Amino acid sequence: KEKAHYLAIDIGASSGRCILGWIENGKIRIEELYRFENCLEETDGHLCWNLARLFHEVITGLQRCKQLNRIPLSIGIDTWGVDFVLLDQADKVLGNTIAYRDGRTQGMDAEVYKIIKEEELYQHNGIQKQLFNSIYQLMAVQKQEPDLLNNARSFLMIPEYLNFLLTGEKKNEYTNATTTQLVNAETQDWDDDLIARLGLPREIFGKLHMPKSSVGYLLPEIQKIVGFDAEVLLPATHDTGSAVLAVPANDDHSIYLSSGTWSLMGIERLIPDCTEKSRQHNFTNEGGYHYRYRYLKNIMGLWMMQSIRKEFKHAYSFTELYTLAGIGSYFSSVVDVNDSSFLAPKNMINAVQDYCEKTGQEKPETECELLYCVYNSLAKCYADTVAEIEEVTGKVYPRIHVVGGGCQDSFLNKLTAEYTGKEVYAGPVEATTLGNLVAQMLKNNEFADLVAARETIARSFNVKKVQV
Ligand code: ADP
Ligand code: LRH
Repeated sequence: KEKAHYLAIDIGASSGRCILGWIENGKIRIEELYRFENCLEETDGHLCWNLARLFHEVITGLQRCKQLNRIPLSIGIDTWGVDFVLLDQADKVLGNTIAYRDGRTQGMDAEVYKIIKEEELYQHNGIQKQLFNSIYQLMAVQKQEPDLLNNARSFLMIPEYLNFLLTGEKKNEYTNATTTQLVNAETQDWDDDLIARLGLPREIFGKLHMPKSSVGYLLPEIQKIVGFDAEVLLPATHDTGSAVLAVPANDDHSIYLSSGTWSLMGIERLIPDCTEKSRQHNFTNEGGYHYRYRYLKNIMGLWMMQSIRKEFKHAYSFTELYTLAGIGSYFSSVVDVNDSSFLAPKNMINAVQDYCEKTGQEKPETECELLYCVYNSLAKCYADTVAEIEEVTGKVYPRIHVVGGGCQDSFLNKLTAEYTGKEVYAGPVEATTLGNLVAQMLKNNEFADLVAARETIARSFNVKKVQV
C-alpha cells in the first residue's frame, strides 16, 4: 500500500509553513515544502492581517505539492487564535481584518463587565482575561462599527476562513472557538446566555466541529490552480491546541512551554478549573483535542525578542545574541513581561527602558543589558508561572517540555532550567505542525489513539535535555 502523505499548513504570527508528513518504519517523517513570513500591516490606522496574501501563500504551498509530485491525502490549517472575520450575506469579508494587537479593544473590558461581571464570565468559560480575546474585539466592533455586526451572517476564525476559501464550506472548530471567550467550559459549545446578554447575533456562530472532522474537498477553481484535489480536515485549528497535542510526553508530571511569538505554559487537564482562585492567578482553560483542557498562562514570550531583533536591524545571529546577552548578565533590572506596554509598542527597546525607569530601576543602555534584561525577565516569569501551577494544582512537576521555534533558544532554555530548578527538555521545534499532522493521521487510523501518537512523536524527533 502506498504511504499516505498529509499536509499541515501552520501559520503563526511571525511565519507560516507548509509541511508534509507521513509514517515510515513506525516513525513520523516530515518535509518542509514552503515557508513564508507573516507580519502585521497598518491599514486605515489599525494593525491588520493581510489575509489575501496569506491565502496566496497557502495556494503557493499547495502548488509546491504538485510540483514535487507529493500529493497529500488531506490538508489541515492551523493559525494563532482569537482573530476572526465577519462575512456578509454574499460571503464577503466585512471591514479590515484587524489583528489582536490593535488598540481598538482599549476599554472594551469595562463595556463587557457592565453586562457580565468579570468573575461570572470566568465561571462560564474559564478563559484567561486578555484584552485581545474575540469577546472584547466583538465589543469593539459593536461600539465602533455596528454596521459590520448588523450585516454579518457568519463568524469565521482565521483558519476557518482560509478553509472556506479552499472548499466553499463554512465550519467553526471547537479548540479555536474557545479562544473567543464565548464558549461554555462545561457544555463545550457556544454560550447562548453570554452571546444573548452581549447582544451579539447568535446566528453568525455556526455549529462547533471537533478536530478530525472533514471540512470538504478543494473547490474546482482551486483544483485547477493547484493541480490536484484533496480533503481539507480540521486539526486543532488553534496553533497552541496543535502544539500541545504534540508534546512528547504521556505522563502527568510534565509542564509544557509552547514557545513561539507567545510563551504558553501549563498542563493538560480533563476537568476545567473555573474557580475564583484560578481566575485570580489568570490561568486559562482552553479547549483541546479529545475534550482535554489546556490549563495554561499566556506569557508575552519571544515577541519581545522578535521586536528587539527587528530594531537591531537583524544585525546579529542567534549565537551572537546569546553571547551579547551573556555579557550583560551583571544587569539586574527586571520587567513584568506581561505588562500591556509590551503588547504593541512603537519601539520595544524604548518600552523596556521606560518600564525600568518607571519602576525606579536602572535603565538598560547597551545591547547586552537590553537582551539580558528581557531574557532574565522572561525566565523569571516562567519560574513564577511554574510556582503558580504547582500552587493551584497542589502537585509538583519535575519536568518542563519546551516545544516550538523558541525551543531552539539555548540561552533561554538554560535560564529556564536554572530559575525553575526543573529538568528542561527541548523539542520538537515543529510541534504545532506535528499536532496538525497527527490529527489528520489519527483520522486515517495511523495510530490507535493520542497516547500512541505522542509516543511516536517522542520516538521520531530529537528531544534534548537542557544541560545547566
Ligand atoms: P510563531 O508560530 O508564533 O510564528 P515560531 O514557533 O515559529 O513562532 O517561533 C519563532 C521564534 O522562535 C522566533 O521569534 C525566535 O525567537 C525563535 N527561533 C527561531 N529560530 C531560532 C534559532 N535558530 N535559535 C533561537 N531561537 C530561534
Ligand atoms: C499563539 C496564540 C496564543 C494566543 C495568541 C493570540 O500563537 O495562538 O495561544 O493566545 O496566539
